[in-house]
Amino acid sequence: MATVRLGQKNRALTRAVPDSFDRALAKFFGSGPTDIPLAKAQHTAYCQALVDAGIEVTILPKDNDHPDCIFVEDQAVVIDGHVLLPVPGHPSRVNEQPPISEFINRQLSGTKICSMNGGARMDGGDILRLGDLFFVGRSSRTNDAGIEELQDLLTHLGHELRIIEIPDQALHLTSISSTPTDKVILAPEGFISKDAFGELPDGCEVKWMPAEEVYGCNTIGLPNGQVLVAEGYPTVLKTLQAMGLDTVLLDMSQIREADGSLTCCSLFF
Ligand code: CIR
Repeated sequence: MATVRLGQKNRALTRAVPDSFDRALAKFFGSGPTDIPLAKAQHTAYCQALVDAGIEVTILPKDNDHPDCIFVEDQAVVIDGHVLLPVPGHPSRVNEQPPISEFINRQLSGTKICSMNGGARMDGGDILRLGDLFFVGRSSRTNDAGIEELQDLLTHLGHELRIIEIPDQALHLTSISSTPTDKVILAPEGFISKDAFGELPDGCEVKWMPAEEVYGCNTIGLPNGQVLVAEGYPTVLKTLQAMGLDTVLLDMSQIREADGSLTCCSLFF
């Protein structure tokens, strides 16, 4: 989700929770989901929250051979009607992509779709957009060759890209930050240095949250003034409410166990 502006969020792709979700990769926030029916119910509530906010949601069928298939954000980068299909940074996730690329091809026919080549690796979860300024995490999933391919696309579109080093204790840039509006970045103290985002455009700011609320820093701002927030992060919640946003709380406990945050579960296009 992180690659489209607020006003461009009209349609979202999601993918149903597979029966194998208890085998999803887990190393950062969680140690693996244990309650698949609960994970499915949480995912259903997530999709419903998007629908209730007026988003047209498509749910792709689950893929039991790919326990991480719900994390569609990582599989495609959609920027201003252009699409970059990355080679995901973890080998077990590479074959999740074909149904997503086929869907995007059908939906955005006529759009230029580029695929990454050679040794380039990237997870879509490493990209954050603040208005027309982009950030990419250099992480265990996104390498320099992948960043170069993203840079080429953004140069073509006339947008700036800045690189953020992702610390070893985090998976992706969006695992530890988000843009609930086109002017605000939420980020946790202690994970990213205070000058990492650089000088921001007029009227934009980083709101620093306590380190223990790192998971809560991933939110989804929506065009109707709502923002989806994970339950359990009081400073994040108060901060968003003080910004005048209408907060919608979601229980993400089982999805968090698979290191997934709110944005990871949807792809806006
Ligand atoms: C993984 O390790 O790839 C999944 N278990 C979690 C992916 C989360 N996606 C994201 O942050 N964009």
